[in-house]
Amino acid sequence: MLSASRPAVGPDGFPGFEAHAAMKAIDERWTREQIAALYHSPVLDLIGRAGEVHRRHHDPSSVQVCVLLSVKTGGCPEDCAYCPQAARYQTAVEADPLMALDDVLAAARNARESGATRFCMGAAWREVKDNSQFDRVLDMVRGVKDLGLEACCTLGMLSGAQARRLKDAGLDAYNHNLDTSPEYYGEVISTRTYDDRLETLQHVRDAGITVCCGGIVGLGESDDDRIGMLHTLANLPEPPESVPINALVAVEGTPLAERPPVPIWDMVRMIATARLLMPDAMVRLSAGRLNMTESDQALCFLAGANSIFAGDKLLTTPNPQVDQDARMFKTLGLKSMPAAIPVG
Ligand code: SAM
Ligand code: DTB
Ligand code: SF4
Repeated sequence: MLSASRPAVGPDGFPGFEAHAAMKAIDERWTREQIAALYHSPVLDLIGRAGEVHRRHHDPSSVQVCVLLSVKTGGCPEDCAYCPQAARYQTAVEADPLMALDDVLAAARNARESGATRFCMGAAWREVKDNSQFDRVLDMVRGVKDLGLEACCTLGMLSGAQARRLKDAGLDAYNHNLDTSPEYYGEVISTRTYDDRLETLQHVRDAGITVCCGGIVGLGESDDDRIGMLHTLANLPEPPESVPINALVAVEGTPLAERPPVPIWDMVRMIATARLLMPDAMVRLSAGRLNMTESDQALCFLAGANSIFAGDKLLTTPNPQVDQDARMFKTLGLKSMPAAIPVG
C-alpha cells in the first residue's frame, strides 16, 4: 500500500540502510530500527546529515513564521497531563468562551502585519460539535483566508463531514498531534485513544486538508517512545506536511508541572530525525523556545527546523517577544518565508 512512496534506501548519504530497506515489510516506509539508528547516531553527525537533506529540499535561510491564537480557552473536558487548559487541573488559565469573529480577524491582521504567513486557531475542545460555534469557526477560516494567510485550526476530534466543511471554508491545514508513542500515550491521556487521533487525521487527509501532526518532548517518555512517535508519523499513509516538535512547557497545576526542562540535544535529535524521515515537511520548532538561547535555536535550524510560532503568547503560555525573534533572525541571517500554500 505504501510502497509507491517508500524510498528505496534510507536517508541520503546514510550507508548501510540499503539492505535493511529492501527487507522491510511493504506497509512500512521506515522501521523502528532504522529510526533508532538515526536518532542515536552521534549528534553532530546527525545534525550534519539532516542539514544536508534540509538544504536539498528547502531554502535553509527561510523560516516560516506562524502565529497562534486561542479562540476558545480552557474548560476542556480532556485529561492531557501537560495541558493547562484541562478543566480538571487547577492552573492559572481562565476559561474564555469562543471569541467573536471580528476580534479573531483583528488578531489575524496584526499577525500578518508582523510578518506571519500562517495563522493557527486553537480551541480547547475534545471534539467539534455541529453547532453555531462551529459555524463561527468556519467564518473565522474564511476571514483568515481573505487576509491572504494560510489558515490552520486545531479543534480536537473531527468527523469526516466536519473536515469537509472546514475544507470548503478554505482551511489549509489541521493540527492534531499524536504527542508521543502509541505505548506511552495512555500514561499522558486517558480520555481518548491513539486510534481516535489517527481516525481524525484520516478524516483531515480524506477531505484534502494538509496534515499538521507532531508531538511533545519532555513528558517523561523514553527515547524509544520518541522513536515510536516518529515511526508512526513517518509511516502514515501520507506523511504530514507539517510536523510541530514541542518542548514541554511545564505549567503549574498540571500533573507534569515538575518535569525537568528538556535538554536541547533531545530537541535537536527529534528535529534532525524528523527532517531525515520527512524531508519535504515543514518541521516546526514549536513550544518551549522561551527556555532556549539563540544558539540553542540555531542548532535546531541547522538540524532542519524551518518554522517557529511567533508572538508573545503561544495558546496560553508565554513565548519570546517579537523583537527578540527579529533580532535572532538578523543575527542568524534568517528570513521570513512567504506562505507555503498558495493563498487568495
Ligand atoms: N484541544 C485540541 C487538541 O488537543 O487537539 C487543540 C488544542 S491543544 C492545546 C494543541 C496541542 O498543543 C496539543 O496537542 C499539544 O501537543 C500541545 N500542547 C498543549 N499544552 C502543551 C504544553 N504545556 N507544552 C507543550 N505543548 C503543549
Ligand atoms: C503545536 O504542536 N504546538 C502549538 C500548536 N500546535 C497548536 C501549541 C503549543 C501550546 C503550548 C501550551 C500553551 O500555550 O497553552
Ligand atoms: Fe483539551 Fe487539547 Fe488541552 Fe487536551 S491538549 S486538555 S484536548 S485543550
